[in-house]
Amino acid sequence: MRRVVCPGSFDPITNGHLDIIGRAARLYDEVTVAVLINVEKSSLFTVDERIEILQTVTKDFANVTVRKFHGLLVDFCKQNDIPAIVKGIRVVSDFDYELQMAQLNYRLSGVETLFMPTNPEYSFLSSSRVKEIARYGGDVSGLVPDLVHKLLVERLRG
Ligand code: COD
Repeated sequence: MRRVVCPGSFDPITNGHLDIIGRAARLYDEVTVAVLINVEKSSLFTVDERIEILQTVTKDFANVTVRKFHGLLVDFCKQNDIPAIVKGIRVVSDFDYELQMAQLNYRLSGVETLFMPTNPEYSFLSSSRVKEIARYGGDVSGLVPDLVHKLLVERLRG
């Protein structure tokens, strides 16, 4: 059984995240989407809301499950017998950052990291940019799943 984790904050999930999750689901038997519980960072959606959204938008992928975790990602991987992490790379600066993290994670635990180039259609996309655009009334349809679009409009424009 080939298992992999797609970790992140997903506050909220964008079509860039979803593209990486879908591509991982075609390559692996089991994909766990792991949502970081980060008490130090304020978020727009609670962890449980993000999990519900992720479950809804990945429901067509039979081999994708959604979980939350806190602490080190490699500990979550070890506890759940997951040997590899998939990360999407948008730009060179992502690679600089992710390379160090991948090497540290390997050094800590032997868990491997696989980099997947972003779909060019989504290479400029991040959760924070999406929130900023939505907050000022910009149109984020096509950048996020329809459910997220609806929730962003409700939450940010009252
Ligand atoms: N296209 C493709 N991929 C994308 C896109 C896009 N448009 N946007 C984001 N991604 C990918 C990236 O691979 C990113 O890593 C992942 O999706 C998640 O993105 P975010 O923004 O939701 O999540 P982050 O960057 O806040 O999440 C970081 C982690 C939670 C993965 C990380 O902080 C972590 O592992 N934390 C746990 C503590 C730990 O183990 N630290 C490491 C010590 S070495």
